[in-house]
Amino acid sequence: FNSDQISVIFVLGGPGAGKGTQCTKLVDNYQFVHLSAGDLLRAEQARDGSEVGALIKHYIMEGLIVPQEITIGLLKSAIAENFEKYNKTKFLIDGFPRKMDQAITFEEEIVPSKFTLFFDCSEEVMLKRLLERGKTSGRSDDNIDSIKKRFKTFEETSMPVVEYFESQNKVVKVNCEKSVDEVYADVKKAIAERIQ
Ligand code: UP5
Ligand code: MG
Repeated sequence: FNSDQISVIFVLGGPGAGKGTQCTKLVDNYQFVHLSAGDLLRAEQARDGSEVGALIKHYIMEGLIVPQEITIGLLKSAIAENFEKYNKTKFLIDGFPRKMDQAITFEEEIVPSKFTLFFDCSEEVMLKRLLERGKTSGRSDDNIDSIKKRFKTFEETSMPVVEYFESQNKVVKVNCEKSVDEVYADVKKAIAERIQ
């Protein structure tokens, strides 16, 4: 695929803000393909005996950002597959880019994003959601130690990416502390003009 054949919206927000939940709702209503960078990394990690798998496992547990080559490679393959097999052209990329190098490489080598949908949420609310989910999620990073590390990485490493896109007027910010349906109503309103 070429960069002029596809469009990409980044979906960012802290750990547990509700990125995945809202992307699922957007897919039900619009023609998007939802690609979660975290889900792609977890699937790659689960593949037997892969050396990369062990590396990913470590980064996720420590709340660190996996080297960009790995994540961008997985995203690129997923976009290519959806484009070639299913003629899909509109992508929601959830939980990426969360470090400046990834943002720059992706926009230079794959496609510039249309905009970033950013979910604003306090740590207090995110912590509560993650601890609740952790009771059943089986995610290796839904424990208090990993959650604290994820919050720190989000503030120090990922917020600068949001600020970078904000400086280009490419951020649509939605508060994510209300109920799922109320947040979704706000999302629809906020993106209405920008997805024409
Ligand atoms: N919930 C959601 N919305 C709610 C609402 N409005 N009211 C009440 N409850 C709500 O939601 C989290 C929980 O909250 C769920 O139980 C949900 O029902 C409830 P979810 O939609 O899952 O939130 P999300 O923002 O997707 O949370 P997630 O935990 O997936 O965010 P992270 O950003 O931490 O996780 P991700 O999978 O993106 O990344 C995991 C790790 O992978 C990273 O820490 C990093 O180590 C690695 N990674 C990279 O290295 N590079 C990448 O590019 C991406 C990831
Ligand atoms: Mg998620």
